[in-house]
Amino acid sequence: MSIELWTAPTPNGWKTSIMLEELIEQGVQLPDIQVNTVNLLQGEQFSDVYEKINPNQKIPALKHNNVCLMESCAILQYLAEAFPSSLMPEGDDRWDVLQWVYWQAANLGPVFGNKLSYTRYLINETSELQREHPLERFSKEAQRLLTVFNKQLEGKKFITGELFTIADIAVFPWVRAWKWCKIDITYHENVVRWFESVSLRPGVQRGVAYGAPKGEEQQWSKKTKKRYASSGAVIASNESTEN
Ligand SMILES: N[C@@H](CCC(=O)N[C@@H](CS)C(=O)NCC(=O)O)C(=O)O
Repeated sequence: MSIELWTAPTPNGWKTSIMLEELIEQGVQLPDIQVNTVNLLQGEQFSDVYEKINPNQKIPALKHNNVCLMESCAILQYLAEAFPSSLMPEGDDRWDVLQWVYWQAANLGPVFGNKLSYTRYLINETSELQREHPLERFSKEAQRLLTVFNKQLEGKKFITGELFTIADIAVFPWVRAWKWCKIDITYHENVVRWFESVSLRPGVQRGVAYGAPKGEEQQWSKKTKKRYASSGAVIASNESTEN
């Protein structure tokens, strides 16, 4: 049965598209993939039809056989187990990978996301004074997480060692947004080295191209960034929520 993916061009969405493209790179025979782009600005995530697919009303979501899933990291784990490859090792190494996937879901993703909201999106809704505390809190915590991540990468090619796994896929799209979030990664040498090598992977490059405007697959234009900032403001302030 085909795989159906609901996504949008955002870090959580790109985790799943990178995963599909990396499985293809690994030579895994995937069924047909149907990609549905959810227009977050128009509030399609809040429709009754989509709520049945993802009760949390966010992207991404995935259907395959009898499984319907929300949460990008659950989707990574599902795909890794449904289509075995080196992206998810077996035995005890599996736990090393999973703890970093959970670390991303519970720490890096939410902290980078919150920093982004107060840096780019919630500008008109909040005063500088109101933003001061969350900006300080999320900047500091982002730097602490990058220090943890930098230590983990010491002497390793990828997060858990020599193999590129779903842990790298989970973390990459948020680190990729470092300039957009205004979170400086450049003090963290291992993070920069890891980021540069992951960016060059063909599967990753195709994965982050999902939903990107033509010709802007690897680098968005100023115009797209501006459009994205105003869409982000609407979504972050929940203006598109009806009640
Ligand atoms: N923890 C969730 C987060 C999903 C999430 O926040 N998705 C964002 C896009 S990156 C979204 O759909 N936002 C729309 C909204 O908040 O209305 C996951 O990893 O899947």
